[in-house]
Amino acid sequence: MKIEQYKIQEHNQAGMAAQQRAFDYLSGEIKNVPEILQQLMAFQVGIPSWALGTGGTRFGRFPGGGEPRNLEEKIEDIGLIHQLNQSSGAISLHIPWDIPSNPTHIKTMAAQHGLRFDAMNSNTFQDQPGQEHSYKFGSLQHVNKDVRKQAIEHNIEVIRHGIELGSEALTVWLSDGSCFPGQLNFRHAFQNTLEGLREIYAALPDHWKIFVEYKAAEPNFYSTTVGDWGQSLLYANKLGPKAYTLVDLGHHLPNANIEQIVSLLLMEGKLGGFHFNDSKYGDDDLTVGSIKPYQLFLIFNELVEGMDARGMNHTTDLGWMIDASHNVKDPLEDLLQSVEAIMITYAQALLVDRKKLLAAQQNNDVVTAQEILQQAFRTDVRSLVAAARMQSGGALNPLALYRSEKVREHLIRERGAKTMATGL
Ligand code: AOS
Ligand code: ZN
Ligand code: ZN
Repeated sequence: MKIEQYKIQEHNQAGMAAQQRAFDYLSGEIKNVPEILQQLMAFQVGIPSWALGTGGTRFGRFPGGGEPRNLEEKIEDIGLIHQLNQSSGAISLHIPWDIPSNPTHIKTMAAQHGLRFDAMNSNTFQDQPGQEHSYKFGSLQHVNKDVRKQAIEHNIEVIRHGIELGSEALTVWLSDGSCFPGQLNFRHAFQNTLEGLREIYAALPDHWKIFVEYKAAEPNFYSTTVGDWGQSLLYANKLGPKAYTLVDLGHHLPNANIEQIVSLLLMEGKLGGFHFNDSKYGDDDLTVGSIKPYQLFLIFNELVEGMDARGMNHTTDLGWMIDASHNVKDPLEDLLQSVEAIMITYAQALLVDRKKLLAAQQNNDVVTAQEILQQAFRTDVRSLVAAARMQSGGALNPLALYRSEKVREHLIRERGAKTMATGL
């Protein structure tokens, strides 16, 4: 489904007076408005194909209806999000959940919606029907060479699908690890994994990147073979220049200082990609910005500072993706909220007065340093984000328009009330 452009215009007109008041006020308060608008308009966040259906837990799943039944419908859903917010111009696919039967058609379709293909994801954490070897005891780390070989070949196949679609990165998240002490020889597990990653790395086209995603725990609860950023960075460094660490916000031990991790990975030129979500306990995969917005701001603050220090392009030099999955919201509404939270936080990070901050740091003026950061964090930039979105052709309030256009009702009529998107 697509919303007709005149409906977006009407919606924007209806809210324009209030928007203009807020925007004019803010424009008087901050510097560089045109430049910030440009940066916001360029910034795009990849939407994961697996976040379009209602996620579940091991205790149950409560599908909401109208979920995409195939890759085409997933592209349509993301196309709609992008039409509304103009900041979701990429899709991240998961193989085998999203095997494109006709890549040329899929590519054209994505292009029609203004979408490109972000990092491809492999899956060696589930056994697929008809699969020869089981991943019960791991994939690339496995003690049996045949299992490792199967996992390597799968990753190479994912690269092949990605090439057909014009993707330029592979994200490898391994659930490999152990559930009990003694189950695993840590060194052997690491070396097997490294060996496997090397073979996968060798299959990457020249301009491709591989992102090694780490995660502290789950589904293994004693050790994880790529368990933290240190281990991921070890792999990335040993693999070579096309290998990078991917930071998923939910994959740390409680209270980890993620902004510091991000800063140092950037310094090393080894931060490759990002999975945004939010959490209170662990890998909760909740809506971005719903639990710890200040932490998100501090992370963005380091991202902007570190990328600028290295002369990196904010939009194209990192893989920005959402990784979400939960039980109770309309997934499309949730994604609209997540992207909005990211855009707001990015805008706030752009407001930080870096010269003043550096001066405060040099003078050990702790109070001023905190004031500078919180001044930016407490600025209401919503009218700025909305202005950028409308300038790109999007809606003043994507969520409100999504509701007033009754998109979900429409999708349920079209696809049925009992749908189950492929994925988690
Ligand atoms: C798992 O916890 C990770 O966040 C991965 O990024 C995973 O591939 C994704 O959640 C889809 O399964
Ligand atoms: Zn992730
Ligand atoms: Zn995760």
